[in-house]
Amino acid sequence: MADTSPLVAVVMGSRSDLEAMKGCVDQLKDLQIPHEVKVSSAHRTPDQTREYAESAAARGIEVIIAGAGWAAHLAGVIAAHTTLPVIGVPIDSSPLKGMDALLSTVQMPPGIPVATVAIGKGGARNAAVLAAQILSLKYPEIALRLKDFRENMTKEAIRKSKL
Ligand code: RP5
Repeated sequence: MADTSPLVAVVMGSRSDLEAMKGCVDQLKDLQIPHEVKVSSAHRTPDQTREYAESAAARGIEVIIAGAGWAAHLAGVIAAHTTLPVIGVPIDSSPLKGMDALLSTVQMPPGIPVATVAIGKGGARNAAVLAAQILSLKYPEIALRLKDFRENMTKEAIRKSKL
């Protein structure tokens, strides 16, 4: 993984999703995963979203993370236009607090899966970790960083458990 071309694409339906998705981007940075970030909407800019999904693999992207709120069809639409693994983050931006986004992201009909994480900021961070785990099958240096990440998490939990 000598060059730094993006391996992960982080897409969100609106700029307003950035607050929730920031943890995803930060986690990718912490794990030193080359990534790109894009705002693209499945319903406001459908042609752009389709073109982005269709061209992702040829541009070297290996995993796509898609965060969206409300009816949240973004991850499913992207998954329909690529065979890359797509991780969906349901964003809690609606009056239903992300339950709508959760169901519309996770309940993809058979044949076009979206690997769906938890609603909101926690899910956004986990999407980055899951993307790293997928990439670690191919990139041993990412596997090592994930091992360190887990060890540090354990050490931190033990440190914080001492009252
Ligand atoms: C969804 O609608 C977006 O993913 C966002 O969560 C929500 C609201 O978008 P804005 O009206 O704030 O642009 O498409």
